[in-house]
Amino acid sequence: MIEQLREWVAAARHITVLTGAGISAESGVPTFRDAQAGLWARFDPMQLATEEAFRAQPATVWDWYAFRRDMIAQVEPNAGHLALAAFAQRHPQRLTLVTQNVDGLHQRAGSTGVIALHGNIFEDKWLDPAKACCDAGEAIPGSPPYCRRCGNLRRPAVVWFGEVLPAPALAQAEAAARGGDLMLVVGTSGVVYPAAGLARMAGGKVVIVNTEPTELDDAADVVLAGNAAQVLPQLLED
Ligand code: BV8
Repeated sequence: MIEQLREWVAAARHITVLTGAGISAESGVPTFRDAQAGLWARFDPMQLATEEAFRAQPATVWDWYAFRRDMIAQVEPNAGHLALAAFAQRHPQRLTLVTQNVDGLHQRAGSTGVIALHGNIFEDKWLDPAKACCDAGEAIPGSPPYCRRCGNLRRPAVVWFGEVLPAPALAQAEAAARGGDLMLVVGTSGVVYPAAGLARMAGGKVVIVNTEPTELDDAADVVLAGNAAQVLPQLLED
């Protein structure tokens, strides 16, 4: 199967890749599925990754993100991230990388032009931009940092559940899905929309690389059960 897929990669005019938390698992970043059972068992992402949760308990949500940032800052991109970056460097303009991840590991692996649909965990923004009385640099340190004058709070610059994705990024990702003739869907359970929907609008063949079955398997031409850190180098090295 790998040989067949390597031929599809070689023949593809444009490859669009959609990644999820599974591609960072090998680096030591818990996935959302694992989080339900594992490290974050006491934190339910579906509950905490929302504006309502932040407004209701800003310190708890802020501390959860601070904990994740600290953990992610200590890990390294893995062979899966690196294989994608190296392929794109060898074949400029032939690969578009779309990620649901907020960990910045694709960028640290050397990928450029990454379409980060859900933002970046290392960036903050004001909770109430309309107040706009505050300068980011003036935020008083705290959990979360805040504006002394108007009480505005800093929040993680990620897309929470119930929030719309950045329209330009989503439009770019949809165009790449439709325009590509091969789509690799890597390390995602395919539960969260609209990101997962990209796999259902692919212009060509869809290949899923995942350790377990996903909600997108019915949309795939091929489902490859495997570890992204091992499979991607095999698929992409030429
Ligand atoms: C939206 C950033 C319009 C934050 C994330 C009711 C009310 C409101 C909205 C909804 C609703 N019902 C449905 C929705 C839509 C909702 C949604 O899809 N909900 C789901 C739960 C049903 N979507 C939204 O809210 C989106 N916005 O729709 O706006 C709107 C507005 C108002 C009202 C309605 C609609 C916003 C979604 C973005 C949320 N933010 N992240 C943060 O990180 O804290 S989502 C977050 O979870 C991730 O970014 C990612 O997208 C998702 C987790 O998914 P995965 O990445 O797939 O991770 P998971 O752990 O699930 O899977 C990992 C896979 O890897 C597993 O299958 C595992 O087997 C595999 N794996 C593990 N190791 C490996 C591996 N594979 C390969 N190799 C390995 N080594």
